[in-house]
Amino acid sequence: MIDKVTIEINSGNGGNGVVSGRREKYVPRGGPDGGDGGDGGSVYLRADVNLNTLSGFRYNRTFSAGHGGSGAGARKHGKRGNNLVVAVPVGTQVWVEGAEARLAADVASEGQRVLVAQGGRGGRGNTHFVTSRNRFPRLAEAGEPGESVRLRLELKLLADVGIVGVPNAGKSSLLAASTRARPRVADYPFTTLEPALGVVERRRESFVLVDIPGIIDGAHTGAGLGHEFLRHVERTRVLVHLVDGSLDEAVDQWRLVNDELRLFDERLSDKPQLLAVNKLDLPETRERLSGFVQEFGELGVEVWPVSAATGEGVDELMDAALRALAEERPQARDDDEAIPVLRPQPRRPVVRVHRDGDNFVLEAPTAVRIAQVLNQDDWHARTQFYAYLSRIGAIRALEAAGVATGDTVRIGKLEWEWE
Ligand SMILES: Nc1nc2c(ncn2[C@@H]2O[C@H](COP(=O)(O)OP(=O)(O)OP(=O)(O)O)[C@@H](O)[C@H]2O)c(=O)[nH]1
Ligand SMILES: [Mg+2]
Repeated sequence: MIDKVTIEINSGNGGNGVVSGRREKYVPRGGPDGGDGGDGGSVYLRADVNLNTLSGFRYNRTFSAGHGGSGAGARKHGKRGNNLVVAVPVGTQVWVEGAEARLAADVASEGQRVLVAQGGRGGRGNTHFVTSRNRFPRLAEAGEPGESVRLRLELKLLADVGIVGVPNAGKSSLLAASTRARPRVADYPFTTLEPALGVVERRRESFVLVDIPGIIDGAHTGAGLGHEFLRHVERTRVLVHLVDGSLDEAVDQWRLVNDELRLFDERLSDKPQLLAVNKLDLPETRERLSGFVQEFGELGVEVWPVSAATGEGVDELMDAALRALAEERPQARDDDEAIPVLRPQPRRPVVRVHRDGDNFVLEAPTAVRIAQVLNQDDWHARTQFYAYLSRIGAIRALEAAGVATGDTVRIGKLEWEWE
């Protein structure tokens, strides 16, 4: 049962802007015409009711959106990278991995989308660098790199309906009777140690049913793996509480299980619950049935008699579960509701200089991107880049940091000797 998985998300790089155009004056259509790079694709997570587990992530754990295309001459813009939408089960919690792992989003309702990695913006072409003094810029900008994020997905909601009850009540048998699942069934307690899932199909509707291991006295304190089992109960919306109708203790057992649920977490008692009296095929159960109906009736609890062995009453019970679920299921979100963003990235233009040994490193996002596609063999381009650095205050910042002739200055991958 996979209910936790770590995946890697990469948004697309922005495409590069280009330097292009005709430099001659008085030429028709002359002037710079380098197009912009396309934006990189973004990655979203989207809640999908058709998924019930995270097992789809077992082998496929890296998800990358498309890169933006480069710009071209004649002001042609690069194409946008394709966005990627990764479907996750409803109820998935999204954690950002890293030093301070934190809950980033709760994809809790059908159709809800979360932006988990924003695509890099496309770089600007040389048309954007025209100034009154520079009619033909040799500068363009590389695309912004995409983001890489490691996310831990945790499935909070395991299934729509959970079957609870003491060991041996017939929970696994009920799952087998109502779905195509084939869990182990045996005449001893604790046959089931891991929840088993099945899909109940009723006409055109369906829901996921989970068989939860038996709950015993003291489970809320951890007895018999109680904590683990009760946590599974938390992850369902509606409960079918199954009792063994062939036993005199059925009502006491019902009370015991409810007490354990409440003691573990008050909210478990608030979940809608259907009481099913099982093993109706046995004469002992038939004899006791009217007594149960009366006793539970006095407590205001309706009884659903079933036989997991013969299937009697199972359809009626599942229809009732479907109705309870319909009242419980959260509504799908409005489409135009704002899409939550996982990690808003600050994009302030900052110019900073730090030392790396004898080198001076200039940090200025745009300058780094221009440097990345700068044609260093072109003297004009280098002069223009220097003018640009001067305009954004980078030269001043370098001098303030103490740069002197002969020192090496690094801007992204570009290195040059200070003169
Ligand atoms: N006669 C009869 N026997 C049943 C019925 N449902 C289950 N049983 C029997 O009851 C025993 C326990 O059934 P399981 O389905 O394994 O019960 P469980 O609640 O999943 O038990 P644990 O997983 O151990 O908690 C088995 O021997 C089943 O054959 C029923 O409707 N009628
Ligand atoms: Mg079982």
